[in-house]
Amino acid sequence: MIDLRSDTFTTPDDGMREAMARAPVGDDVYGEDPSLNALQDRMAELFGMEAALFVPSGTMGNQVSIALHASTGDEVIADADAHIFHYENAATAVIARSQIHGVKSESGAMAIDDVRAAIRPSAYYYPRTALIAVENSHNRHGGTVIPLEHVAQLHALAQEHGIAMHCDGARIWNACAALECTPQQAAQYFDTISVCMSKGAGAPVGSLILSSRTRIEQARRWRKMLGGGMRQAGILAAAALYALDHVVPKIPADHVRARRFAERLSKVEGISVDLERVQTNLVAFQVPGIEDASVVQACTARGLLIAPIKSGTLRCVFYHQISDEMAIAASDIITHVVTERRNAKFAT
Ligand code: TLP
Repeated sequence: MIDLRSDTFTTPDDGMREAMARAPVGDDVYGEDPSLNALQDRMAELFGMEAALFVPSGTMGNQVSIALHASTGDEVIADADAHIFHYENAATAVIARSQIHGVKSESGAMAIDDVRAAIRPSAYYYPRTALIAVENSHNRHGGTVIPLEHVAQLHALAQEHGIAMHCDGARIWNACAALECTPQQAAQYFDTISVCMSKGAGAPVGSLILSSRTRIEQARRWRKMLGGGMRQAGILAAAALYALDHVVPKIPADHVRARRFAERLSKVEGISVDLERVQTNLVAFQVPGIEDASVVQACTARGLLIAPIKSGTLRCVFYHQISDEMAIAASDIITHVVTERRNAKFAT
């Protein structure tokens, strides 16, 4: 099977498993796991932040970060297609007890004027705008990257109004590769950033929240409250440390593969791919007039797993365990399936 449903399907290779098996460990709830402490220190340094906290998932990373900035009756401005809005079970309403104010955008970079208009004036009946959240790269927009100059402008606006900035950096590694910037540059305008090690970076579990020392101390309390305090989590940290050295450097190659795959699909009649949006490891495409589910099913029968990212849009995701050959085989399968369906349609 070729699995392009998500880069969450990466699996630990032999080197990563060996690093996990050999990891020195302690009890991280006591702050005594040397491998986890090493990961947190290294990530804080990489991102130019004072401190880091390991959490079990990207969702917890985002939601704990949001809760550091927003509380009862507050509002969080985010792109209308943000992961925090669509795929995190309305956690912002439950944990930070705040609502998300969605701002529509073309590619995940909310227009500055739209964000300005979304910031609430101060009045007793308005929610308080506590946070602007940015997703980089942007999942539902097809892996698009938000340019740093744009983030700088959002930051200037946020500063003007005393609003904090959070980055959902589930795929910040991909954004850095595409923008040719360092993690520190990508993080520079944010008060908090949540970074996943379990997507293209290839570790089995875990995300990190990066921020100031004070906020990370508060985040540790939230993590414990939510049941995310883990014990010998150094086994997971070892995988993440290995990922930083051995998998993250391969991410640019995933982007090349995604691009070639998208170019092949774009030449097929009946498939629509916006090549301008293919900026990282995600390829979103449409098959107008054909049911997504029937394409997914027929691909599965031929050994290819793909999935819709929203109604009418299918998504293929590239990661280090998808080779050039697998990418070509995948585009051949999709081409065959779509062509077959189109021919059957026109024959009736
Ligand atoms: N995204 C998953 C699904 O939930 C859609 C995927 O397969 O892409 N932020 C962003 C931008 C994400 O894409 C994801 C996962 C998360 C946060 C949440 O991470 P986890 O799954 O670790 O909670």
